[in-house]
Amino acid sequence: MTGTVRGVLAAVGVLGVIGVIAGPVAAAQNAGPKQPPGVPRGEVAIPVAGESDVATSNGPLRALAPHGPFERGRAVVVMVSQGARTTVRLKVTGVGRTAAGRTFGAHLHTGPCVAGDGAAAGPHYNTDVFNGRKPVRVDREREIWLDFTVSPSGAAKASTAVPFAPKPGDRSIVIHEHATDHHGTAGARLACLPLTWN
Ligand SMILES: [Cu+2]
Repeated sequence: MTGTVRGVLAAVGVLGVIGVIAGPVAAAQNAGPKQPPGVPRGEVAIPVAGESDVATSNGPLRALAPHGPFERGRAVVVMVSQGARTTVRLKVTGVGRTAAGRTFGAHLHTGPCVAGDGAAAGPHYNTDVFNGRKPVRVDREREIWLDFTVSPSGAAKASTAVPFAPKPGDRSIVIHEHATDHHGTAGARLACLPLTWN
């Protein structure tokens, strides 16, 4: 097994993607007593979950601003798309103590994560923009927002579920200095984690 594959499996294990994939199966089994056509009485049909696309990244955060609380931070992100529904989970560790109790904005951005170059990450990934829908609306249904609050031990988690599957690319999760407001803005770009899939 290559190092890359092992890293991906470790990240998946940490964030419980199996649970995400298994969720719809369990829900379907509990949907009610009606027997599906073609299944003999007394036997249980177990629907197989549809194909999933998984993108994951696990590693040190790259600094976009000097001397921030994320200088020694690490993050894991797992994104699972099934059809038009996508679940994203983010876990951040190693955040500096000065940040305990603070909430930071975090989003999927369209561009790559380049240390020292916050502009390289480009704008937020917005499904209206990618699909040419106008007017473009900015909210947590059309973008992937992963704001998190840092615990006293310097860790944080966030998750979101959106009704679209982001298109592949060399993208990034960007962490900002403030919580995201209703315009989708969250202040300066402090750190990022690359997230690439195809
Ligand atoms: Cu952002």
